[in-house]
Amino acid sequence: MSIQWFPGHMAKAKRLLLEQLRWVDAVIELGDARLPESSLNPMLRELLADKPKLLVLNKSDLADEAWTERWLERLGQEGPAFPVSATSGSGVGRIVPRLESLMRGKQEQLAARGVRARPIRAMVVGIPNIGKSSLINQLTGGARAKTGNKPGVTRGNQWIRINPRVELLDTPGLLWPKFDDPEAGRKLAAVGSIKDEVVDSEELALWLIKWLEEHYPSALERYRRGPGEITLEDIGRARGCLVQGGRFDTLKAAQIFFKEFRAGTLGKVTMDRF
Ligand SMILES: Nc1nc2c(ncn2[C@@H]2O[C@H](COP(=O)(O)OP(=O)(O)OP(=O)(O)O)[C@@H](O)[C@H]2O)c(=O)[nH]1
Ligand SMILES: [Mg+2]
Repeated sequence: MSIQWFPGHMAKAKRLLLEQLRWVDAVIELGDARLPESSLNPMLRELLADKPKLLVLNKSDLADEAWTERWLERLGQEGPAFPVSATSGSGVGRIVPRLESLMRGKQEQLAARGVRARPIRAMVVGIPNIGKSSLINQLTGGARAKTGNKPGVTRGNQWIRINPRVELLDTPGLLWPKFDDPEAGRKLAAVGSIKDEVVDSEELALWLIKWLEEHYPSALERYRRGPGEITLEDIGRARGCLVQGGRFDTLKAAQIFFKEFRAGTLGKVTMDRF
């Protein structure tokens, strides 16, 4: 299965992002702590290479802590990087101070030239459904940016003032035109950053079952109804997806399986390894 997805609104999102770039002092790039490699958009990196950047691994509450530490050690060599959870708020308090210290030199330069201080403007970027809007809401303590448990919720750019010194730009999620590594596409679909409508859910679920069997075998035990490999029928049976004739609705089973996997019900999981 190869997943290729660059619909019209992604092209538009890229255009909007480029238009906003000149108003922006810094970038807060969100990665998914479960996918610290596959969730970082190489196209974004190229577009934003000249801007000071904070790398934040979100959804750290869903990721394998030992791996998050290993990844941050590696990613932290390129610049500031730390884990957060936009929904619980854990780690989020570090963002504004880090942003301010990232910009201090530049602001001092401007002050020395007599330029009046204005708020730092930072753009929040990342792939769809990674928690950009949730993070902004956590920082403002309100629900000013629209969020939702599916990709493509934010459509336009929106500036939101965090405090008198910092303004953040919420942006639509961006995916890159082609996945060099087919596994990356599957992982992104598994965590919900690619619309379920464009993937074969049953095929993807079978792939995820195999992946979990190899890396987190105990995660699947909840579905076990007999010996051998766990099947979609087992999941259907465990979750009551019975249809007429004593058969199971395997599509429904796959959907429930993803819902549970994405909510962390199967445990904390990191899918990118090195
Ligand atoms: N468990 C967990 N869920 C999170 C976290 N951050 C965001 N979410 C959930 O992830 C989903 C997507 O969040 P959004 O904030 O809408 O994501 P987004 O990056 O703005 O998505 P787009 O606007 O579609 O690009 C929502 O269901 C959030 O509740 C987190 O740190 N942990
Ligand atoms: Mg959003």
